[in-house]
Amino acid sequence: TSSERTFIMIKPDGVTRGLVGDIISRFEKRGYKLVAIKSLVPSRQLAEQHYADLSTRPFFKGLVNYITSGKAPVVAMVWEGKDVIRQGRIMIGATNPLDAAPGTIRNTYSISIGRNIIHGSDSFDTAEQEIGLWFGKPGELASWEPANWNWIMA
Ligand code: YYY
Ligand code: MG
Repeated sequence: TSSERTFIMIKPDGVTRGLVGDIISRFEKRGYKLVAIKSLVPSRQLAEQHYADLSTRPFFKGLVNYITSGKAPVVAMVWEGKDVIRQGRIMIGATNPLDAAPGTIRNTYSISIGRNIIHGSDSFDTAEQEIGLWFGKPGELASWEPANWNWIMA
């Protein structure tokens, strides 16, 4: 667990509800580094690919409809740092906000599994896959070193 990268996406409910700043702030203040960010309404194809593993589940169509509705965009990001894949999931909280630990993003802001604010990669392999899917063009990821990086990473 040296430096690694994860894909984090604020879903349209999180954007509509004005939670973008708080969510970014949580990752920044923890000591993680933002290496990519964009706001977009995902195409159906992109959303279906992103959630391909869930394509046989009864909630799949509703999930894709919600992500792609265009009522609000998503904010897609890549964050880098020590253990960020696992720590990101911990900061986000359980899939069902009613099971999420106090202080987590989902616990703080949501009560419905179908409107749980945010996505985070769940493993090294899915992180690689999702980063490639959402930020696949050359130059979309910034390689940079914050001035305080060595203080954070020691
Ligand atoms: O990774 P995570 O987002 O925590 O959960 P997944 O099992 O990957 O499901 C993706 C997404 O699907 C979840 O965030 C909400 C939605 N969903 C749902 O609406 N109903 C379920 N019973 C399970 C998942
Ligand atoms: Mg998942």
